[in-house]
Amino acid sequence: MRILILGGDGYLGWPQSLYLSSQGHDVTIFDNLTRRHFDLERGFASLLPIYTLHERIATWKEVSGKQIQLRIGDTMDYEALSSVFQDVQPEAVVHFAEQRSAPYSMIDRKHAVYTQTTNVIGTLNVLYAIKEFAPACHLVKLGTMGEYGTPNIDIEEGFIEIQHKGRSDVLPFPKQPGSMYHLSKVHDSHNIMFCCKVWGLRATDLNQGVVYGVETDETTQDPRLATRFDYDQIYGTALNRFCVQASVGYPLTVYGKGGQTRGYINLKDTIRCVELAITSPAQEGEYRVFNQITEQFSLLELAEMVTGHSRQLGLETVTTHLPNPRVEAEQHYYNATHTRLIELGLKPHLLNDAVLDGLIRLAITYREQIDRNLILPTVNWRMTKNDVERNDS
Ligand code: NAD
Ligand code: USQ
Repeated sequence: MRILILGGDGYLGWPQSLYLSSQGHDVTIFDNLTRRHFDLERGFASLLPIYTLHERIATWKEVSGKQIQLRIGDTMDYEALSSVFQDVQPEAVVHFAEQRSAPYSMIDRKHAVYTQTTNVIGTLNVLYAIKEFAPACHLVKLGTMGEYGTPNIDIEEGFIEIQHKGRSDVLPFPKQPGSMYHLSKVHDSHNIMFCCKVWGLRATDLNQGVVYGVETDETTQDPRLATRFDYDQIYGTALNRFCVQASVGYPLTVYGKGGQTRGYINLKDTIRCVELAITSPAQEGEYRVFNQITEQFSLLELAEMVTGHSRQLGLETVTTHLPNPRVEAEQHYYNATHTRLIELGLKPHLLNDAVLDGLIRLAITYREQIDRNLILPTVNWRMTKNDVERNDS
């Protein structure tokens, strides 16, 4: 199939592009390189060294003999987006190209506006480009489990049957997102559902949990094919951060009580889920939602796993409870349904000792590059204008 990968230079988009190319699909990456710019501006870096996008693509050609096409462009630039749609005539579009950090979106007004603009308007542009230039194309959009928040009932896959005053209906599951970033995904979902209804577009919204891992069958073929491993306080997710903290003897930074429970998924399963969505596409006019997770853990469970495993590697690891910089439930019910991808054929790779071992050893290997200034959180959900100015100075 002709597949357009928006955001194909990112943590997920790059291994996804490699995998789909390895399966014989004709892959084109569209990316504005903004994720790399953020690191350059801040002096942050992926702990696992990553090569330029041009080097990555050339290496893939050398290793596999397959050519990935590249367009540098921004989803906010409708002319660039239209042009790639007209040239590629994609049969599927996988949309990763968004600002994906919750802390980034909560820095201040400017970062919140950037996040919601690039995510919501960027996705709106994608919807119009599909309508105008490739109406039969299937949109596979990366959403987030965080759209649902942490309700005191089981989370369903996108929709719930509701009985109200003697009548019933199947309605979108209630959304209670916890950051300006997570809110942007809710807005996207509404726009996508609307466009499927009115224009007959076909779309799959993948409500994905936190992804971990860096290794896929393709990224391990050459160090120049590696994907990102972020551990900083803005883009680093808790598990990556705990592994890095353990490797340098820093207490694991659990925010608040640590009962925060989230859905998790291995990178290898993420790329397979997207393939499953592409190969069993939504019907014309259909908007469907899959919960893309395989397991769920609380932060304290993650911290215990990292502590236990790092002690086996001879590290002295302890956990600390920091005042929570976020506004979120710290002890709550959580049970999310995730059967639709399993029904399509997903065989999960779970978070076991071998995976933890790989992540902690990765951190140990690159220990010298770890910047301890990136460990403590700097963004507080309750920040005032004065706090932001104090932080900036
Ligand atoms: P990432 O930041 O590593 O990658 C995003 C890529 O998109 C980057 O290469 C960036 O340069 C590009 N990009 C951003 N805005 C763009 C724009 N306007 N135009 C063109 N390119 C643009 O993020 P990731 O971790 O790979 O996440 C990819 C997607 O998956 C995001 O939508 C994110 O919300 C979603 N997601 C990620 C996770 C996770 O744990 N990483 C979990 C759930 C959902
Ligand atoms: N947390 C800590 N200590 C840390 C870092 C985070 O306790 O050092 C806590 C947070 O307070 C939160 C939980 O860990 O309760 C998860 O935070 P995270 O940074 O690991 O992940 P999150 O902000 O939820 O975002 C990540 C991705 C995002 C994706 C989301 C999926 O960055 O793109 O949408 O996971 S989900 O969590 O299902 O919404």
